[in-house]
This record gives sequence, C-alpha cells and structure tokens, in this order.
Amino acid sequence: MKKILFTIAAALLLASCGEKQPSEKPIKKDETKKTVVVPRFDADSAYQCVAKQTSFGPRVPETQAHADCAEWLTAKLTEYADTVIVQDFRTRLFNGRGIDGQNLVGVFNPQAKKRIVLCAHWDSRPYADHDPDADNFHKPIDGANDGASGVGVLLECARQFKLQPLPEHLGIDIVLFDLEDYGPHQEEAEKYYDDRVNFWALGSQYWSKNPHVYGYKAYYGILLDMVGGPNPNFPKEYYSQGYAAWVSNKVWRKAFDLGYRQAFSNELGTVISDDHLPMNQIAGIPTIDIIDLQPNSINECFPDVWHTVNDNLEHIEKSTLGMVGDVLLHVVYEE
Ligand code: AHN
Ligand code: ZN
Repeated sequence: MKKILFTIAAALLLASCGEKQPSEKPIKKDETKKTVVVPRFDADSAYQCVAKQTSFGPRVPETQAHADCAEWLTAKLTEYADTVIVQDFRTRLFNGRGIDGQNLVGVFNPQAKKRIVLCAHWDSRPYADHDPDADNFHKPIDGANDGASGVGVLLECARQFKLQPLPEHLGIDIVLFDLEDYGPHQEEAEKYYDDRVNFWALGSQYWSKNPHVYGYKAYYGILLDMVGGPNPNFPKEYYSQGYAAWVSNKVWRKAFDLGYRQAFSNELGTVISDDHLPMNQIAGIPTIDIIDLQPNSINECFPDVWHTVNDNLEHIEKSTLGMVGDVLLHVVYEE
C-alpha cells in the first residue's frame, strides 16, 4: 500500500514539475522542515523516571540497588526501543582493581544510516566527597541530578519515540553509560593523580573503543549531565565547543527559539571532562555535553549539591527536566 501511494505521489510530483512556471518560487529546504509535528515532552513522566531511579537507593556499582536499577532501565528501554543491547564489560578503577560495568543501549530505527546518539550516565558516585559535612564523606549519593536526571529525560524521549515514530531516515541510539562517577575520592586525589589516564567516564571509554555495533558512527552526539537542578545554567561547555561547535550552536539556537535563553546562556563554559570526551577523542563522534555549570558555585563550577548527600529528589526541578527534554525533542524531530 505504501508503495502504491508513493508511486502516485511521485507521479503527481513529476506532473506538477512539468507544469511548473519559470517564475514559480522553489520551496526552500528549511521551509519543508517546519511542517514536522514535535511531540510534547512530558516533564511529569521524566520526573517519575528520576524518582524511580533514586528509589532503588544509590546506584553504586557492585550493589543490589545498581543491579536492580539496571534491570528496570533495561525493561524500560525494551518497552520503547526497537532493539536493546546490554553491553557487559570489565574495566579497572583508578586503584587498579577490576570491576564489572553495564552500558545499556536502546536503538531506534536500526536501518537508518543517519544516526544521533543521546547519552547520560546511570551510575551514582560511591562517596559524597564534596559534602559540607565531613561525616558524609564516605556515604554514597542518590545522584538524583548527577546521573538520574539525564537518564530520566532520555527515557521520556524514548517513550515519545515509541508514541510518535521518528522519521524513517533518522536513527537514534540512547546509550546509558555505567561507571562515570567512580573517580578517586577527593581525600586521595593527589595520591592517584595521573594526567595520562582518565579515571572517570569508564563506561564511555569502553563504549568508545567497543561501540554496540561494529564500526558504529553517528552524525553527532548529545550528552546530558545534571539537567534537573534549580535555576540551571547551561553554557556551551568548552570541549563541546572545541570538538562540535556546530552541534552546540544548533542546540542552543533551538533552545533560544523555544524561549529558554535564560538557562541556555550563549556563553563559553569551562572545560569539563565528562562522558563526551572519549566519544569525541576515541570514537570520533562530535558530541556535546549539556551540563549545569554555576558561576557562583561553592565547588568551582558545579551545582552546590554536587557530590553531596543532598543530591537527592528534593532538589530536582521538574521544569528543568522539561526544558531540556523539549529542546532535545525539537532538535531530533526537526533533524
Ligand atoms: C570530573 O569531575 C572529573 N568530571 C566532571 C564530570 C562529572 C562528574 N559529572 C558528574 N560527575
Ligand atoms: Zn558526579
């Protein structure tokens, strides 16, 4: 049936082309793009996804909460995506100890050559080493913002991709990285200091060397990190601007058009080593990091609750998840 309709449409198109007057104005490419209907991002649903993740407890690798959350995330991806790949890997921590991790991948439109990779990390930090109270230095964190917020936004995007299928020419891969936040404790930072190795972003480093599909390439990537805090400030992060300025510019322009210029400030942000760095440097995928960087922060640049026990659901702002999700859906559906 599709084929017949296509043939009719093609015939009509040819016929109309034949009759075209020389004075007729050709349709500009970007005028046709505006006809796409972008689904409405449901911030309540994204918030529920954040709440569900934190309800397991801190998703610290090698704990039951971590395993339970992986199971739930895999089930959600399976509900929405065409294909799900659980990438089990073994790597080394900063101290040389071996550890197992799981990157979770949801594939939409696997046949499409043009692909965008959307990612966030789903693990949470084993210790609140930036807590104002030293008694909390060795307690694990909920990571409601640092981890769960980005995953929550991506799961709601995934639900929308299922409800309103993406255009056939566009494939999306949602990659949830494990082991982003297991860098050395602040108290031991000097002891382990080594600028030749990246102790963070272990899941991303593994995936960048061994993507879920052999020879995988994407047009570009977008990483979300800490996209659920109050009064967010998303400048164009420095590496993102260096490796993928055209992607940041595209995303920030869209945010501006949607009225989010207050949060998506048109400023160059500081250098952040995050999951996007291996994606740019190892996988060769131009990838940006949408990350909340606070100018008056007590931790140089991150939100005040960063790596403290207060990074919990109480400090998640639904409207922040909503604006980031809205921008993402517009960027994707209008691609
Ligand atoms: C470091 O602190 C090395 N990188 C910031 C990336 C990060 C940590 N995002 C969340 N937690
Ligand atoms: Zn962190």
